[in-house]
Amino acid sequence: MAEECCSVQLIDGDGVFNVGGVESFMKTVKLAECGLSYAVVSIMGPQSSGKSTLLNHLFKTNFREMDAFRGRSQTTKGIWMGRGVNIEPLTIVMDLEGSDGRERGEDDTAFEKQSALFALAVSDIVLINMWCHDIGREQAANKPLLKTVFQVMMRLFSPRKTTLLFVIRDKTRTPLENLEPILREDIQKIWDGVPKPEAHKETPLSEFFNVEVTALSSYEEKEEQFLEQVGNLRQRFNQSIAPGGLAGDRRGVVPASGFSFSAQQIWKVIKENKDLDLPAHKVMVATVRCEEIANEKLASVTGNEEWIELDEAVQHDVVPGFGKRLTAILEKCLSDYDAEAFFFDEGVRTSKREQLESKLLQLVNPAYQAMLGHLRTKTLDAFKDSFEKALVRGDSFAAASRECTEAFLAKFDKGCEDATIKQANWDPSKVRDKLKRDIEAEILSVRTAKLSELTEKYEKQLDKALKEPVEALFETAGDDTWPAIRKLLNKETKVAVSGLESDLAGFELDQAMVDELLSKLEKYARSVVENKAKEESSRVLIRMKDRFSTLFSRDADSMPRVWTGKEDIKAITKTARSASMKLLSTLAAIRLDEEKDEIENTLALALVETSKTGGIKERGMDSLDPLASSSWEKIGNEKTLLTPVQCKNVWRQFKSETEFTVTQAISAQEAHKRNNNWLPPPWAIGAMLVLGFNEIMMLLRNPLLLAFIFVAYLVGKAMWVQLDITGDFRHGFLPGILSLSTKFVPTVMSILKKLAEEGQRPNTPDQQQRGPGMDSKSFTNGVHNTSSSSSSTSSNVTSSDGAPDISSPLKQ
Ligand SMILES: Nc1nc2c(ncn2[C@@H]2O[C@H](COP(=O)(O)OP(=O)(O)O)[C@@H](O)[C@H]2O)c(=O)[nH]1
Ligand SMILES: [Mg+2]
Repeated sequence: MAEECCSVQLIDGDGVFNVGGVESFMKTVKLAECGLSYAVVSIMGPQSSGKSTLLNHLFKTNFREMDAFRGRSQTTKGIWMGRGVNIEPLTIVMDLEGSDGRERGEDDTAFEKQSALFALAVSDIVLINMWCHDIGREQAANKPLLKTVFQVMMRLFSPRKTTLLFVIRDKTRTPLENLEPILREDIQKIWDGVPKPEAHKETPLSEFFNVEVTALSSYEEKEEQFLEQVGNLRQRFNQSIAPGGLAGDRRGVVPASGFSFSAQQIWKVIKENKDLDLPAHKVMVATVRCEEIANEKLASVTGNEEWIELDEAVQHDVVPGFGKRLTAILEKCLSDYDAEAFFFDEGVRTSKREQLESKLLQLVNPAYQAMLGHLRTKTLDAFKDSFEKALVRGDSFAAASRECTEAFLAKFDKGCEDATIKQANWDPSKVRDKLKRDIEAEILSVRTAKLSELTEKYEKQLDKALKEPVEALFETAGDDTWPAIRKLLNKETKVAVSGLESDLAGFELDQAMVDELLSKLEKYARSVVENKAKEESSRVLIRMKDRFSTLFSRDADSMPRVWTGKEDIKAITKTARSASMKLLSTLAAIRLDEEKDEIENTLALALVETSKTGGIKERGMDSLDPLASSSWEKIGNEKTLLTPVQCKNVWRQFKSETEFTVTQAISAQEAHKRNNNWLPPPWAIGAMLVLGFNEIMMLLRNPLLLAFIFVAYLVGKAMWVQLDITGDFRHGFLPGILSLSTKFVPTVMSILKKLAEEGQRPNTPDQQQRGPGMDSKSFTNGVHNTSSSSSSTSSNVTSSDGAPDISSPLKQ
């Protein structure tokens, strides 16, 4: 394979560093891949001393040489660089502008000095070209050059030994063995003459330089010999960096990839005329290069398609194998860095690697957090689902919550393990704690819901078991109402509480909470009864009135009472009122606890028995009304349904609204009495029987007389009815007499006429017909009158006359 030397100008005549040229040179010769396996050779020597010619023959380069026919003039400007063709390892060859100052003049020595320093700083081997005839000469052309080299060497602080290979040109017949000692003596003299810093006063030359000497025949005159000798010399550049080779000392070598930067920096420092601290420079180069490499690697991850895809995917969902995939990406990046930064200073390399690693982790941390976030939410969702299913399946609450929590925390842990990135020791415990808290909150909220569901269930049960029965008990309120309610409440509360208690067992609640729930339920049961009592107490007046009218208007067999006059209305009223009072007393306070109270007595004393005792006030025992208070004795406010004052008001209203019923009953009784008191008092009947005994006997003995009296009675009765005597006398005695006197004769006539007609006609079909006017008369005051039997007798008589044409005008 034909290799090219790829020569390029490194630094031009004006001292400008050709960055682009060097970069492209490095790329072409693949310098960066060489690591430490490369060598740098440069040449110094007087102007036009055949340096370029030598390099071109030695390394098959193509540096420009001076045309032999144009005479000696400068050909190489600045510093040129090329690759030694077919030499292993890669050898960078530098051709320096001549350094005897013949053309540039004194002012330009600065540049020569600078380029000499540069060559020394970057080279492993420096060829020093010199004429054979200059050896041992006081005014040798290369003397100032050597002086310069040695002087700048002091400022390099170089830890490595540079090989100085003196190439003696145009050697004479004097053998090299004789020339070399003279040359070395010259060199030593120059070294001794160089002013040295205190630290290096006694340092021998060999500490800094490895001096080698070789001689070549004249290229112009003995070309064949020259070529042969150059060929031999070339051999020494093969494997020059191997131990014992020409460039044996490799201590200060900058890794190949840092060559360009390093050279630039060295040139910059030299140009600024600062001290060139090579070890520091090496660290600096390492720092810059390692940083460059790290950035390059970081960028390679940022642009890595797998990473982009992974990052994208983890934004939406859990990515299986996240940790492994990301670990591999990071591992590749770091190992690439290691490979490239391998030859740089270890301290720098490691610290830059750490930086790279932390930058990488910083880059991927959001993805990791997102992954954990998804893991957390997914686990929580799965937990909710599974927990609900376990509860539906009928697992006990506590067991289900425990098992599900454990199972899903373990699942989360496994997920975290899967997401773990080997390079990072990120602790997922914060997220785990959050998950745990979320799970606990979920359990708590489910538990609260379940508990309230349970409580509600038993509350409904209590509602059903208490509301209607209690209402029914209040309807028949009496002495045993509250005991019965208490009994019912106790029984139902016990049933509900034991039910709830057994349902709560699965929750494994602490005893205090269980107690609280149970006592809440108990309280609820009480409140149901209390509310019912309140409701009933608000209707107390209606209830009292109902009870009163039931007891008043119905007898013991609950048949409607008929006020015949025999009834003791006062007693009945009293009984009915006391019963109503009892109802009032029952509904005056809540008595769920077995405590004695004086409400009934107080009410009885104040309301029912006032008349009997003649009133408390009158007795002068206490001038205060016992009901003039807003609270009962021994009864708390919360238990009071009706205060004494309210009771008093209710009673007053009750009394006034029932008064009418009583009055009505009394008047009905009186009316009844009036209608039925036609018989004389029993003593009169007795007297009549005793006094009229003989008359009665006479009557009985004379049947004709008896018959006459009977007929006379019938006629009299008929006339009574027909003439409506009671109706006529309603307006006063005198108008009654007048009215009767006018009606008397026609009536008698009509009766007699009728009787005669009856005598002629044996039977009439309408004998049973009743006058509608008579029917209505048999009821008075709305009370069914027992006189109906007698009136029906009379109606029979009146109806039998069948003469409404007569009765109606008479009525009017
Ligand atoms: N006497 C002598 N002249 C040489 C030798 N090698 C090259 N030259 C001549 O010296 C002149 C300058 O050569 P060049 O390589 O350009 O020298 P540079 O300026 O040091 O690079 C040319 O004309 C060469 O032919 C040599 O070995 N002996
Ligand atoms: Mg040249």
